[in-house]
Amino acid sequence: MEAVPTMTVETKTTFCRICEPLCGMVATVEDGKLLSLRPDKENPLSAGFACQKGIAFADIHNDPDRVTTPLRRTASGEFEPVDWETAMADIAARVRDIHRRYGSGALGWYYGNPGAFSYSYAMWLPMAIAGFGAKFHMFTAGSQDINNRFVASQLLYGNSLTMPVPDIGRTDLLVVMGANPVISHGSGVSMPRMRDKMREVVKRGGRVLVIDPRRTETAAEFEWLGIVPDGDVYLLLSLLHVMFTEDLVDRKRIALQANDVGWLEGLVRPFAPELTAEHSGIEPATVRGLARDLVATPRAVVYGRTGTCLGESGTLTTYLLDVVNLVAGNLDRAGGYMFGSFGLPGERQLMRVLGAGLGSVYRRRRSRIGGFPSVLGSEPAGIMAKEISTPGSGQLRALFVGAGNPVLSVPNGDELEQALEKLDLMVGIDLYVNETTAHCDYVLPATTMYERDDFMVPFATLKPTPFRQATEAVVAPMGQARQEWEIIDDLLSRLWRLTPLLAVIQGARKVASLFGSRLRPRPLVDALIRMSEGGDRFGLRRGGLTFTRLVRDYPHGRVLADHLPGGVLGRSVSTRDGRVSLRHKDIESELDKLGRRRADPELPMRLIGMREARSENSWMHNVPLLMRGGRTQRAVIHAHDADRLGIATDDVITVTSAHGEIEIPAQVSKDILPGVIAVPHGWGHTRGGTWQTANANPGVNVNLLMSSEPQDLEALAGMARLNGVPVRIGRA
Ligand SMILES: Nc1nc2c(c(=O)[nH]1)N[C@H]1C(S)=C(S)[C@@H](COP(=O)(O)OP(=O)(O)OC[C@H]3O[C@@H](n4cnc5c(=O)[nH]c(N)nc54)[C@H](O)[C@@H]3O)O[C@H]1N2
Ligand SMILES: Nc1nc2c(c(=O)[nH]1)N[C@H]1C(S)=C(S)[C@@H](COP(=O)(O)OP(=O)(O)OC[C@H]3O[C@@H](n4cnc5c(=O)[nH]c(N)nc54)[C@H](O)[C@@H]3O)O[C@H]1N2
Ligand code: SF4
Ligand SMILES: [Mo]
Repeated sequence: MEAVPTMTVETKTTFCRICEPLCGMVATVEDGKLLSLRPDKENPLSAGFACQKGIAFADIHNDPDRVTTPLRRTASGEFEPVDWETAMADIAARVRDIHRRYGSGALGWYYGNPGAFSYSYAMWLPMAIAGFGAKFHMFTAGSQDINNRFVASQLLYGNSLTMPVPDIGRTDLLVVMGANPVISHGSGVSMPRMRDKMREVVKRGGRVLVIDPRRTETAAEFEWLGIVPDGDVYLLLSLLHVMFTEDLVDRKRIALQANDVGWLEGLVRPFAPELTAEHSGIEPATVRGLARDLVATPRAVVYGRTGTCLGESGTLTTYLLDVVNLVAGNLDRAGGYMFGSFGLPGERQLMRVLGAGLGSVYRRRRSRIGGFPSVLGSEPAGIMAKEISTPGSGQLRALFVGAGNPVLSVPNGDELEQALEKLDLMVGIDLYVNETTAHCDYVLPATTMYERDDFMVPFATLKPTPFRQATEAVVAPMGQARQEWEIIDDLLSRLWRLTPLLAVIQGARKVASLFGSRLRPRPLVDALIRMSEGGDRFGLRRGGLTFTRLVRDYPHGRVLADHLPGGVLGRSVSTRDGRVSLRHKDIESELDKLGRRRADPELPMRLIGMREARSENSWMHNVPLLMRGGRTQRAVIHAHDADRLGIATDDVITVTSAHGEIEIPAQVSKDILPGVIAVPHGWGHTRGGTWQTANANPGVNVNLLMSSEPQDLEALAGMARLNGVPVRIGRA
């Protein structure tokens, strides 16, 4: 008799790691292949929700354009497959040579956004950076995203990693400033079903007010207050002005929570809403009403994200946003702005040490180009091109790009592309050959999130409902794909003679192998789970969590508490006296700059960004399911501007800034302020990427309009200015 081939179909419970809510997913696996993904109904937080991108990820996983073997660029510019040994041996030899000749300042790494969603990559990369030496250049997507949030936290709370979250589940007044959670699903806060949570605020009699230059998908569902791009800083200053001058503040409570309130009061005195209205476009009466509501509503919170981070004075804006919550009496309170934690023994002391360390790195370490402070050890990606092209000690000659596409995501992609060609060595680790990795000598195949185990370390403290979930890999790596940490590990073990620290790491590796084990990130994250809230404390707490137990006993995740505790400020912040530190010279100097802002009459309009439901930055345009319906990138402009210039929907317009020009079809709308134009980023797939569907509908790179000049990056965090950019438009 002939054997009948049997198919094994299994379902595996896991979670999505494309964006911050980390929705529960169920993977259907047939014969070891990821067949499909569906939302996990039993996940206690996402409860059967997943967005289109999350479900379509199976198509990325199985994409025929995916890179599944190491690729080497040939003299003709084409890529040819090579085996791992050939690739790694050559890469290591070239890194060794560059390090020997020029030192650690010739090496660099760009850590892209999906990297934040892999604990093992996030834990192993710092080892490489420290191992190569102090001058190693690290760049991240953070300088186009959130680094000023870290700096504001360093100033206010003495620790870059102390990030308050809005307690949306219990608030009665939620002010959303420069975020569009109906599309983005929330950022800086990890909360599935954010749209439903906002609807619930209204259902229980509360309000959700969206402050945004565009009447976004979120604004359309709730209340919209239009604001002039980059006007937030003025609105926030005026809110504080009103709270103080109308004597709405509970000074006793604030004095318990913060230092130098008198200094703050003096600082905001000149910013009466009547004087700032021209900059924010918001009526003084509206500002006064909002200030009163924020104070009078016992459970109220202001929440902001990229719309408040990517402007001209993002650190100041982010700082002020937190201060408005503090002064209104909404910090560290149910329904307000709250602090999460791991619940580790000695966490406060640990965070203090960490905060002091990060603070000193921030103050002492400066980038070679532009002299920017170091945010969590990184330099602004906006200066990456100049770090490559500017000669001298510390000139970047070898660059790794792991999980990023900076040619499309940082300012002035053209300049970066030209610079990348000058590198002695460039190595990409990605799922695709994208517009950036197209310039690499080698592109190494990464595993997708479903081919690796995970526990989300950075997002664990950003959950208003404390929650733990871990997953094993759902399927084995496709082809020859490897995890980032394994690639880093391989590289370091080949280069252990380069520095004393690499030799120490090699020693640890040897010791581990004597015990038949391997130096790897999993035991570290397991220890974190075991020592933190709900953990088994290595046997001290019976039935407590471990990584394995979390996967086995709580595959859908485990809720640790319904809400975050309030009244924890003293142990959440890392300042010496446990209070918020308000007074900083850097804040004064940023405030002084406001008076020097100048409008250019030649560039009367303001450009802002716009995220789309079926895109994730630059990397989901190769999925036919997400591109269906003839989807194209369009620039949204107001009907008044369109009429004035004789532009109709689908007409191609030119958008010109001080730094570049693009052409793009227009979408005429009334859901945006006149004088504002919104353009989605992450498009412009014309440059050598091998994602065929994406290239067939390329769009344009909006970041060609953005400046990478050091004087145009924000001073305190080195962040790119991607919102509120002065432009003019016309018919093409
Ligand atoms: N579908 C989808 N989801 C995503 C992503 C994606 O690309 N697509 N990207 C993920 C990533 S990496 C991130 S960081 C998060 C970001 O998450 P969000 O910050 O929530 O996302 P955005 O849609 O960029 O929202 C920013 C809002 O700020 C507004 N804005 C622009 N300039 C100003 C201004 O000067 N003042 C004010 N008040 N508002 C302004 C914009 O109109 C926009 O509505 O989203 C994540 N989720
Ligand atoms: N104008 C403008 N520009 C912006 C923004 C904006 O709002 N406006 N937003 C900024 C923001 S918030 C962000 S976060 C950045 C994003 O900037 P980047 O991180 O530079 O770019 P992404 O487009 O997210 O590209 C991610 C790459 O990682 C790959 N990838 C996906 N999963 C994995 C994985 O598991 N492992 C590996 N190794 N690779 C993987 C994808 O294939 C893709 O090539 O863009 C920024 N740029
Ligand atoms: S919202 Fe984000 S985490 Fe949830 S399914 Fe969509 S992409 Fe995944
Ligand atoms: Mo981001």
